[in-house]
Amino acid sequence: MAFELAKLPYAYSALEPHIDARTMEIHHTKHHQAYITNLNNAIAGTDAEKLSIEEICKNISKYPVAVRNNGGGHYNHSLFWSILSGSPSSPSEKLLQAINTDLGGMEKLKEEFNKAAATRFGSGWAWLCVQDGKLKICSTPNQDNPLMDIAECKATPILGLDVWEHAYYLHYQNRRPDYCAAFWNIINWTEVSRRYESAL
Ligand code: MN3
Repeated sequence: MAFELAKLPYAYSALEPHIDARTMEIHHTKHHQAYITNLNNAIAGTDAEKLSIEEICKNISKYPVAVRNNGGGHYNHSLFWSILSGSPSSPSEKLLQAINTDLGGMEKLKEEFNKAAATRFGSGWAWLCVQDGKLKICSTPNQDNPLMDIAECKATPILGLDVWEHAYYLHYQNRRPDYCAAFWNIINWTEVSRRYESAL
């Protein structure tokens, strides 16, 4: 079974003004689609065709670099679309408690996360993850992610922010920090809370 591009659960314009419709449409139909096409080509005729994208990521050191780049790209963007929403939501009680206990509160989470996003040199991702039952913030280069066995911060990601220029350049140009700040207005906390429960 080849991997396929899933439809977004909201309109391309749903995240405006924080992420514009044109950026969302290009990001989803061109960038994410390209990762999927290239991943399918890279695993064609191999046993990886029978695996989930999570299983591939967890054993990424066994695969060629094309699988790492495009498999990571597919996993990361699938997670990213799922944790965005144009409708307001709040973290579950349990997640909020963990944010307070493990990270020192919501303001501290935003500060540390935005710092990880802003200081990731070049292209990559910032993450909120669960590691040994605790919340942790980290970042990865390119299309790597914390699920990968080669990751510096091995963990289960529950929230991720794409800081490749293609994710924000049309609207924000070089202002990555403004894009990172706007991100907090469009988080689907219901989905992040669900991922937190499932990671524990
Ligand atoms: Mn992207």
